Amino acid sequence: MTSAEVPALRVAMIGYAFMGAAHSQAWRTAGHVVDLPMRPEMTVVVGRQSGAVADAARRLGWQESDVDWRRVIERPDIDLVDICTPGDTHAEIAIAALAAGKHVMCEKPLANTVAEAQAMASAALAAPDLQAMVGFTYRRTPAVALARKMVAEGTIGTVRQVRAQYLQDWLSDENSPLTWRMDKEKAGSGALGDIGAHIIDAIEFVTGQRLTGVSGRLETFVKERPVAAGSGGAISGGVAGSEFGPVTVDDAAVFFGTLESGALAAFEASRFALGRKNAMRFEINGNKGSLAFDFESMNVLEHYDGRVPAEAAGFARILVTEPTHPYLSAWWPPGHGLGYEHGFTHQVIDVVNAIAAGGVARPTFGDGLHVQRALAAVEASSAANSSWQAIPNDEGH
Ligand code: SOE
Repeated sequence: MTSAEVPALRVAMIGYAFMGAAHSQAWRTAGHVVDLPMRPEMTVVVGRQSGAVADAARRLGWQESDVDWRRVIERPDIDLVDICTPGDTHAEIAIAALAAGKHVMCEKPLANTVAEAQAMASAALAAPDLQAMVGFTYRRTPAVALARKMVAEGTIGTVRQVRAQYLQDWLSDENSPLTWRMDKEKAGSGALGDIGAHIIDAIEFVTGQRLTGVSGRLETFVKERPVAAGSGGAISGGVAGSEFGPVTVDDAAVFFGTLESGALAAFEASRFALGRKNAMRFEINGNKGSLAFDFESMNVLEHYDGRVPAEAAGFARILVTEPTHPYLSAWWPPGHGLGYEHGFTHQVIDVVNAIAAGGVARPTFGDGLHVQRALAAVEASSAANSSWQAIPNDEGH
């Protein structure tokens, strides 16, 4: 196929802050990294303020901007809607986009409530020819994808125990401003849904097993914060003003659960782990070995082979940069590592390939619904003195 014959995939992106910038980078570059079966066209970016969204369009590489997502999803020249807004708008936009016949990519967590996630997953099931994918991009870090492959191939044997942490510290300063991420109405939950959702998905992805129940505890260390007076950094997104407002979400979440096989899983998500910037980590212990990953060293996967005699045994550091490693054949020579943004590029590559081939791009809205159920179960457990909460598994998702 000559490049002129490759069909276009015309994209509308809703929202343009941190995630919008990461997604834009991926839409701009994916087709230059691999030969895609469709050519992404960055047709329009949508935001609420016309001046700001027009600036974002110029900066991020979108052909046009608009302030009305409803008008945009009805446009016949849009094939895919990429949702990068806070969680309170995911359900409405995604359901309307699927009804309008568009493929959907939606940032995580899928929604703010189980009811919204259920409605989204049902809308996706009702549109089997459309992709409805949720953005758990850490799955697409080569070392994480390699861990899944090694578990599936039996390299570490039967999984007995897993532990996962997602540690950040951007809220440990109690004067750090109150933004939408600390507002339950907008964000659904705090560290739990924002970063705890990532480790739930990562563990379910790597082990190939879903969580079946949990017990947990949430804590809000700083109950009031100065209201943001202006825009600022990428995550904290604001400059502190003089007025104070309540924090209505958790600052940290600690929970444990069981996987389908009965394996034990322990989780911790915190925005107060001083010194840890983006430590998305896990360790998996099987009866033949262990695997360990830390996103702060994202090009490395550690493997302990329990069959090696004790005097020579130890964790081996696999530098996941070989062309034979997941996603790596298109990138740099061995040892020339990848970064945070590449997970988003891989996400675009996977969704475009799935659209062209008529396959299913995972994680689906059904997978996202399951994570949502796990988040709700942790919240319910915390509210009931950490009592055990079973997590239903939705058939067909
Ligand atoms: C903020 O905690 C955040 O931007 C999350 O929202 C992202 O999902 C994570 O990848 C990085 O941290």
